Amino acid sequence: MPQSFTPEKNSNIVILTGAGISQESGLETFRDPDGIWSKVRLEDVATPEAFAKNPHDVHSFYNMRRERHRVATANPNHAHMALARLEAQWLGQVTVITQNVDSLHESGGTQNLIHMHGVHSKARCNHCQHIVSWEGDMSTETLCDGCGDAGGMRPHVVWFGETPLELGRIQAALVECDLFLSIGTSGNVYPAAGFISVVQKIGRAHTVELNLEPSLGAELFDEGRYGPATDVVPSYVDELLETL
Ligand code: BV8
Repeated sequence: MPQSFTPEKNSNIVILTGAGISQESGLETFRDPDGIWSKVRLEDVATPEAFAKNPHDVHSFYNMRRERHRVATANPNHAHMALARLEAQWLGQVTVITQNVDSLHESGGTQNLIHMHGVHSKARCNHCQHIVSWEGDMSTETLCDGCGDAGGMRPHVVWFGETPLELGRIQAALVECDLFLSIGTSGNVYPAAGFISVVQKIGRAHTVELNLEPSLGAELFDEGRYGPATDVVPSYVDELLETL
């Protein structure tokens, strides 16, 4: 396994991020010992079936997370800011694909960003598909300002069993990728966890995992850098920028 790699100056970089990149900004991850799924079952709060069966519990879950996210949003960490620095200074294309529904990449300065699992900051009506920016709590009484109905408003996030967003744009980025980075994700959730296999099969990119600990897919990467994202990500970005 090659230990380091110097990409061409105008090469394309694709970066997949997960909950681990936001952990040092104060947001809980999902599968760490004290993570979100240790307190509530995803089947009860993050599937369309759960929303149909018990919308009150789902709204309470997302109202709580939206409030936590609101507090954290002003606090992108050095990992988020290092990725924005890379995008600003790199000569090739830098694309961030995040599984996260928080807005920390935006507040950290990233521009070319794909939220494949949606965002806390938007709501969608199940009845008319109208999408609106959203900040406060939501309930079954919330009225849609598109169709005027109550009972259909839901978080604009992708639940388990739903199709992730912007898969065409993601596929196009993976095909053109020369350097694939995976940051702060455990490799549990598909199709995101399968992107490393897509990139390896294409055979064009050097691949690096930057994580607190090896993920489920660690063996598939050419390189691994392990430690807190606010350490390993800025130092890796500095290494890349020093090649310019
Ligand atoms: C799909 C939004 C078809 C909501 C999320 C049966 C029925 C139906 C589907 C399936 C099924 N079996 C499997 C599936 C597929 C399913 C799936 O993968 N299930 C898993 C549980 C097995 N996937 C789906 O349903 C997806 N849709 O498959 O549709 C399809 C497919 C392709 C093409 C067309 C159609 C939809 C999945 C999306 C679900 N929504 N989030 C919300 O946020 O509430 S997923 C949720 O998990 C978040 O997005 C989260 O980001 C994501 C992944 O978790 P991670 O980000 O990796 O977080 P985790 O806690 O696991 O790991 C954190 C990592 O960070 C750890 O490694 C840790 O060590 C590290 N870390 C911690 N601290 C730090 C750190 N690293 C660095 N620094 C630190 N400080």
